[in-house]
Amino acid sequence: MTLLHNIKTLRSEALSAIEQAGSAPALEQVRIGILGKKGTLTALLRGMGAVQPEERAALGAAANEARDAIEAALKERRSCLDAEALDERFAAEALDVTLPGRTRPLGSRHLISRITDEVVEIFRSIGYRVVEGTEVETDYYNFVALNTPADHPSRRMQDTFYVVEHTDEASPPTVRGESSVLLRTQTSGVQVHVMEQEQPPIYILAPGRVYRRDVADPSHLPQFTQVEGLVVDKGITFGDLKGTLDFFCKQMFGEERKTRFRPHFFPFTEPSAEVDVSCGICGGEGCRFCKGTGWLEILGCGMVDPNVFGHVGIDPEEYSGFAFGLGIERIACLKFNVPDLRMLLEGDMRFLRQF
Ligand code: 2NM
Repeated sequence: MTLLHNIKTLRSEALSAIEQAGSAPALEQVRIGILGKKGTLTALLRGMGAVQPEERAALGAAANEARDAIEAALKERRSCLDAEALDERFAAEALDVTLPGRTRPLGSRHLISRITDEVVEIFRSIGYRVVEGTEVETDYYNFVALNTPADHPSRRMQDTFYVVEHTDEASPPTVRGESSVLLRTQTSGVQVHVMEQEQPPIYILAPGRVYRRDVADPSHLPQFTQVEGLVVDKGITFGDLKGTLDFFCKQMFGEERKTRFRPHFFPFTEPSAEVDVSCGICGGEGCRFCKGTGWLEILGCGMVDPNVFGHVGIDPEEYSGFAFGLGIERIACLKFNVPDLRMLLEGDMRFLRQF
């Protein structure tokens, strides 16, 4: 009866090996070792041919029973290991939905962009359109066409960034006799281009960056943002200029604000004026913010000089117009009581987040 004994031993050893298999690949190795081509049970079943016929029935039944038991145990162990593997994956890939999320810092528009848009929107609402030009301009468009004579101080090396080298300060810089190239000191050149190409009526706004050779201090920046406006039409008067800019100031700063026009000089306008708006802190009484005057200077303006029209081919007998220019950084500081223009450019988030 050694064969029957062998079957029993094989059966119990197989079942315990199956029970101890710790992973699906290990279990597969165990299965191959028992039921594979060279497996222990396979070898044993092959040996049945040599058994005496009277013993064969009992041994066959025992062998079949052993195989069924082993197969059932394999199946049971496999599903158990699968379930364990799944549990491990669930644990490893678990997402803790109770953890606080990682917030991404949200950006926002810079004050300079916002105020520029506000100014543009106020003028768009009364029929102006926006035109843009290049920040590099020629001496002709930046100065000559704007009636700014060669000996005007703003054309000097100390005041303008010339792109080409220029050593003779007595005469305007030129390159091989051509108008020289510079960083625009105002956006007026954009308006000269439009007047050259279009006939009135012209109602335009020219926002953009301008450059001047200033050292940065609380009230000066070597680079700032300007919005200039230009109207050319039949019968335009200084009254139209005053009404338009008074409307702008009330839209920008509040209905209760007053405006005041003071005589000034610009080469490209005649007459010219500077515009003050009543102080928003003291209401015009005089305080530290307005240096006791009750007024804050916010823009320059004037009636377009006939010499400018002459350069662009518009007949000053038929048309008249006004123009104005304002600095966005100055307006932003006045609107939010910021004491130093440089704070707008320093990128200090504690400052910027307030707006
Ligand atoms: C200002 C003040 C006054 C101005 C003049 C022109 C043009 F092209 F029509 F001649 N554009 N902008 C102007 C006039 C600008 O800025 C303070």
